[in-house]
Amino acid sequence: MSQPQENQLASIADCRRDFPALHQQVHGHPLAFLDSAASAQQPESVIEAVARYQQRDHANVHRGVYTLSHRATEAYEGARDKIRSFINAANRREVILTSGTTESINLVAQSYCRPLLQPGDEILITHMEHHANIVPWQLVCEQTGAVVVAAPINDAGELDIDAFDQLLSERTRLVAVAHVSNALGTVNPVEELISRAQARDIPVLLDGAQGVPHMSVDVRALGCDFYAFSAHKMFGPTGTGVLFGKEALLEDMPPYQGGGDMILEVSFDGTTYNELPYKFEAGTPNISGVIGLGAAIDYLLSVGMDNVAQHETQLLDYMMQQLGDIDGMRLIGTAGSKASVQSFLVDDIHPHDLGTILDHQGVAIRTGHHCAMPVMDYFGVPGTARASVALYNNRGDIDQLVDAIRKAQQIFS
Ligand code: 7TS
Repeated sequence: MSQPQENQLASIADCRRDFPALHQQVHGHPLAFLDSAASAQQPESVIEAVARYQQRDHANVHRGVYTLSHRATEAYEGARDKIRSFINAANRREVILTSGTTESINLVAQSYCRPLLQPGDEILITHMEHHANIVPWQLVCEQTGAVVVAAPINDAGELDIDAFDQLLSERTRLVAVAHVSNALGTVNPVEELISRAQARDIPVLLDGAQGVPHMSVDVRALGCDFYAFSAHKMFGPTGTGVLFGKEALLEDMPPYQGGGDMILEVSFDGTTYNELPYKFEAGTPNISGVIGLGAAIDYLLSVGMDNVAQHETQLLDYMMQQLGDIDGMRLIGTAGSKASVQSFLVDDIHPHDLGTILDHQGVAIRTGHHCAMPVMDYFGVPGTARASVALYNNRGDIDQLVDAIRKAQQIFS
């Protein structure tokens, strides 16, 4: 891989300063935050954008004739424009604001799939999905008599593409795949999967929760039909997210929820729904969260997604090498193409014990099944420890992790 330019490295190194939460001691040690896959820290600019809205501009959106409501609406809809441009959607009608990846996927399950599915129809997913990309399909299958089919993975945590191909059939109504696996870090060959599915006229949803924070995503170049992601994993606030959908599909889908803002006219004889994207946005939205997401996108653009990807790839390689050098280490998830995440087990130390000992040395990692129990089943483990890197991490964080693991081994030996 080519080396990044000096100035790119410098700007990435500067990033850490922008995140106030990283500058604290935990149990007397500097914080090494290695759990951004669960939720990333927020830069000052996001915190300020949310605070500014709350201090000066708070009012409901799309309703008021007064200045504050105009300001709130402008900031909120301005964020939608930033999101559109960030993922290169064709127009703002394709950008539905939701509470997060989970709601985005449930929306597609209930609004796109439920009216369409017949008994025996299939939704094709993979064995490496987060529960948010499993359970919504199981629910809609229970409602319709359709079935969820999971394409297998191999010991490196890669999708078996031939098996995936063979599972595509005339019964498949939708393919739903993680862009990047949260438990394994595998970057799926989504272009290939999309082209194979679409050759059979099967639409594809990508769960981009772990994709968007780490690499440049262009939904038009990908050609996916739906793309779901969350603000809080890309340095924005919690409770906010996005569903991108191709306009033609969204146009034909019924509303997901009923309420204010998603209608044009209501009477007891019937209701006319609002146009896209508002048809899918019932009720008062998470205004401050969306404004924060807009600021997070500004931040990511100022750093540059290619710089982010390059920095994180180098850091992940370093982490995998350093962890791999520890005796008794079992790395889980060793795919050829990976982003951000490394799962592991050390000796026979329970991951929760390891996580607790690491916390006492200032190192924050996630432990458990990572809401991906089928992945844990595949590897025959109840859970793992998982470290994940983001743009603000550096080699010092990894060294602190490795030292803390060695200390845990001493405690348990
Ligand atoms: N899909 C993937 C691939 C995820 O990693 C997550 C959250 C979700 C969906 C759900 O996102 P939400 O924002 O709607 O909750 N993943 C994790 C994780 O790995 N640890 O905590 C949450």
